[in-house]
Amino acid sequence: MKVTRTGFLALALGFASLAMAGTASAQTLRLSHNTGDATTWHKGAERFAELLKERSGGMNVRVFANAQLTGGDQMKQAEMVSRGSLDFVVTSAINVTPLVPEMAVFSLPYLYASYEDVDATTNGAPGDRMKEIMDKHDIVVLAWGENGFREVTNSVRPIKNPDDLKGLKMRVAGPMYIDVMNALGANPQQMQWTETFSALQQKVVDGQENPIGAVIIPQRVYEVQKYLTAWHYSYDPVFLGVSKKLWNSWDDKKKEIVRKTAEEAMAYQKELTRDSTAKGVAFLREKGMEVYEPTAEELAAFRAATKSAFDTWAAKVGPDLVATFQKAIADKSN
Ligand code: X2X
Repeated sequence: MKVTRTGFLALALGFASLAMAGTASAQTLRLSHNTGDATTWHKGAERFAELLKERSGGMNVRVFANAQLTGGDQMKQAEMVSRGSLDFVVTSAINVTPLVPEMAVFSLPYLYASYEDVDATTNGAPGDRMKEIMDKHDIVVLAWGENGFREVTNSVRPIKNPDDLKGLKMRVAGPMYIDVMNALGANPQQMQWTETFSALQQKVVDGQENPIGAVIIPQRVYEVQKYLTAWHYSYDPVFLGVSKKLWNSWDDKKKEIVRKTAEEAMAYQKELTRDSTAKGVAFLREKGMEVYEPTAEELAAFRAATKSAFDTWAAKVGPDLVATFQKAIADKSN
């Protein structure tokens, strides 16, 4: 057989693309999250990678902490997943709000009073509705995990009433929390989480707010903050999401394996978070923090003071969506 020059070239190219396809299927998929490697976010992400490798016959997910892949920008992760330039993300709702404002619904001040309230939404119709909304932005939410109820810390004074926040410089993660802090008379400043520890240490800001089990303890916030108030003012879920482009490249069997594994990994992440939160106040006191647990009356005062931010953001995310959440909370079996 006489192989022409073009024929040979075509053959060679054919082999080259076969070889590339081979590499593509064994390629490492990237998962980004924006906290440190001691957090429950990281542990959940690592569990997902481990289990998926076993079950999928070699899918290789590499976990990148501290939003390394987006230069520390925690909001940009979701945008990259949406574009398909990042494969997986574990991040919390508030970080997605620049892309999907509806995600702020979860964190409306004092929407939730308990974990039972939370679970009634993430395991029910509201959670599914949010998955549909995210899907329209080309992010497939595989499972909900937990960042938790966000508690306020600072290095200046105990916070017992809304007035105690007046004039404090507070680091916040996202736009809704700016409005909440403004409503309370604090001076909010949006800052990346990766820059927050040193900003607190150097007293660029006086305080911040984050959940105890998922973030405050593993990221050692107690080393640079004296006072914590467990005011439970805003709940923050995390989720494990995948780019729709990648998702659509898989057959049903693979999709099923990935989804089941994500659900298991996030259930584990949530359990770790709740355990560590339950033991957290005692741990923080041992570390020298002054922890204040507000009375029902004081909580009502915080709720009243943040009502204007609730209303502004309820209008932004859409009253129907808020009603879906409130209905699931009201109807929960108790
Ligand atoms: O930045 C934060 O405060 C954190 C880690 O909780 C989020 O990603 C929203």
